[in-house]
Amino acid sequence: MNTTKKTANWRVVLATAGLLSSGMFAHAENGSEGWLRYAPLPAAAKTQYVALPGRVVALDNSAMGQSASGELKRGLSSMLGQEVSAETKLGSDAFIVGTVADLQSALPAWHAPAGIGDEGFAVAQAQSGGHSYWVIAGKDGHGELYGIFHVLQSIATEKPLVADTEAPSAPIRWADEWDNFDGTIERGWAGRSIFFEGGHVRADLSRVGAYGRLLASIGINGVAINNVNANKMTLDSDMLKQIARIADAFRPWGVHISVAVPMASPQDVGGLKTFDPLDPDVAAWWQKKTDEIYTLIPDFAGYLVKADSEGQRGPAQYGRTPADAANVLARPLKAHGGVVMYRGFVYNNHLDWNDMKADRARAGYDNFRYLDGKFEPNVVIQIKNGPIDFQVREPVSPLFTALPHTNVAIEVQTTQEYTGQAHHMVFLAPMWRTYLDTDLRVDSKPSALKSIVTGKVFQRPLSGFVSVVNVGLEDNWMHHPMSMANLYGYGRLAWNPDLSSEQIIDEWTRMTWGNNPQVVSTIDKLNLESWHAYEEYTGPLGVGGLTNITGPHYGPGIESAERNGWGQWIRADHDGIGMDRTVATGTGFIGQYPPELAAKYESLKTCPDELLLFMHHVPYTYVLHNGKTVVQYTYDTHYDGAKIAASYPVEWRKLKGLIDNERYEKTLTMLNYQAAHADVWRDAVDQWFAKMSGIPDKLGRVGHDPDRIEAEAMDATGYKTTDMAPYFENASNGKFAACSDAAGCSLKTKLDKPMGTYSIGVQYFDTVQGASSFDLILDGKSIGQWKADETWPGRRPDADNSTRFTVENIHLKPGDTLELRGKSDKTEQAPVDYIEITPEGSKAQMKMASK
Ligand code: GCW
Repeated sequence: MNTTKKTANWRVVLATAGLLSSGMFAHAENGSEGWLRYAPLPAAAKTQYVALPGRVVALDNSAMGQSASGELKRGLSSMLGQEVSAETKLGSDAFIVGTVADLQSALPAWHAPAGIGDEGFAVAQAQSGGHSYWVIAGKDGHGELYGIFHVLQSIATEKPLVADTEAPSAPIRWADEWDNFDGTIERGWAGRSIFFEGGHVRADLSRVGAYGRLLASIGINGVAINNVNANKMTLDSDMLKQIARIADAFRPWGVHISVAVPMASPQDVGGLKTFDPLDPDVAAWWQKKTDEIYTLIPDFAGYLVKADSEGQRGPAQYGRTPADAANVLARPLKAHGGVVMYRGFVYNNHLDWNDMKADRARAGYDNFRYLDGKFEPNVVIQIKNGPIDFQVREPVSPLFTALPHTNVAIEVQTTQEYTGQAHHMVFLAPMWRTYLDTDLRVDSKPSALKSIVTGKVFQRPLSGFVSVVNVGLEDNWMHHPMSMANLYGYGRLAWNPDLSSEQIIDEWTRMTWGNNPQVVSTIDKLNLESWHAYEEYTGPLGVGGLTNITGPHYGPGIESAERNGWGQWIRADHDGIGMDRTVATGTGFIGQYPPELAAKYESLKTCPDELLLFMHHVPYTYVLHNGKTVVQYTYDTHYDGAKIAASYPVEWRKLKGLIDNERYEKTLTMLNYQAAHADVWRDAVDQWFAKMSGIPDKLGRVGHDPDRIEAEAMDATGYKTTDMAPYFENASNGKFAACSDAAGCSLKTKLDKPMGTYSIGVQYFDTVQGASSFDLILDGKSIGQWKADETWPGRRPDADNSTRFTVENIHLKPGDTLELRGKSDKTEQAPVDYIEITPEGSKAQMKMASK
């Protein structure tokens, strides 16, 4: 008998077994090094590096130069298992780290390749005076760092070290953190802020330095350290002095800080009567404040602004424009080299649902297009990838095409707000790739989004990439061990938006989990299919994420999108579904795209299936390009996606012993939950479609689960049946059983399964609090015991904390008695939804689905 869900009482046994089978892992790994583990290479892999020098000569004494040479030494000695000495002079074989200028004076025999781009590097071999050198020359300190990390990445991934010259695709490559001064993080899932606690900057900023190192290794050069829903007193002088310590911690890694500022600061902090951006006193206040910041933080990157949106005050209060607001901040920054990142995320969240022409997707373009060319040269409009809000599938925001005389940057979201919140493995690089590769056909010419945000299409000097990251104090930064692949992927795409998702995940997996071929192929594959699978078991055809919009944006909350001012409407009724955004009959949103793309989206003949319901309202019986009706496709994809998720723990268990036990167990727990939660999603969405459309699933699956025994249908002692509304979303059949008897409760049933081998899954609720315990008993004998001791989201049982314990290879015969005993803990009442008994053979289908 194997279990797929490990729990507290099993862990002791498993941990011991893990130690025995994985003697190669010298120490437990908690993920804190991210992909910079520098794991010792096996002897065979080391042979290709025997000729590498064992000395590092640092020519640059600057903070960045010192970080670069120190990190190179650390990585080489750890991976190659040999002492590496640090030197300041040439004279025997060595790696030489410095700026191009340093190199050219120390090693005149070496000639830098022509035209190394800003922040770029050259890695090359050079001979001089009978010695062999590996030169790592940065255009500047940033380039030195990026060069040494490039070398270390080659070795960590067991690739040959070869000469290379690279530079980042664009100057802006930032991470935004939505950290609050009280230590919480908006839409962060990995614990408390690394910057703030209790209204102050943390005393211990060691994690900030460690984060800077990770960011430098993927080429990120800026961090906005606080929530865009910014604290009123952000620019208070005392706070700024504290914030300067964060800048100090990042500085050795070439990471410059920015702060998100409330536009009302002149009033709230400065005590002025107004914050009207055209008022001379207001302009003078910003000038003074900006100068004050630069005395504290000489390399300050600039301001980030969210205004006139979701309750943030802004220039609209005075009838002024975003350009007026951005420019009053930009002018004083200019002399210091700072920038204003002004968010294009400006919309009205009190839209009228009854107005069929109202459309949140229009807002970015409508609010900014008329301002093109009116911004100071150091203003950048930061535009979310899609016109709504980081949904699992959106078209590219048309605003990117409308600002040819303005700097723009793309904003993506590494923190998985609408894509599983670091509880589901969802590798986002393939999603970002689809955005970056979308050809927007500006002036009917090739204009892929990646060429717009790297400044090429409109010849803009400032441009680039921003991602909301939201790391936290938890050891592994982003909670799910796999979520770090998204941070890595974001940085790599910002560096080079032409990199393939396959290359990115392969680099990340090798550095994070090791080069074992089975480990690499499994983790690469699971990640590469995960976005598609998530889309399949959540929101299909561009309808939207279908998450709970008015709640945590996480589990299913299908109708939460409708009948409110937030404008994430799906416009569903009994006949059809989807937002009509056509020019002909809808909101006209499609007309915001350049003509070729607008024509493609406007016509049902050419609109791609995956964006159909974003662009059009159609009947459930509408036939897609793939030949299926909307409703049948929805049913099918939800079964397919959930099957892929079900394969994750199966595939993962094959890696036992090939990776360290600590991360193995943590990941397995999360993948088990994801598999169970994918079924919850599937059932919620499919049953809602069935109810709404009245059209049954051709394959008879939806609403019919012959393998399932509902808790409420079992003989209960102590357990009480409780209703959960709506019936299709939170619990199977809208009911679950909860135990309020302190002595414990029981659910019993007589089975009538044909003789055979089965897997038995218990779908139960494991809320954030308490650790209820369970015992699954077959004919009087315990076949599985576990505790609901995880902290899945939510305080009360609902879809978000519905998870599963499975025992496999159980032999059953007709007449067996199955009993589940539950014991509550604190306010968690050992809640149970159903038990599902499936013949072992049906696993084969599961594996096929994941191919
Ligand atoms: O999606 C919404 C988020 C808010 C966020 C906002 C934004 C920081 O739910 O939490 O606020 O986007 O991007 O400003």
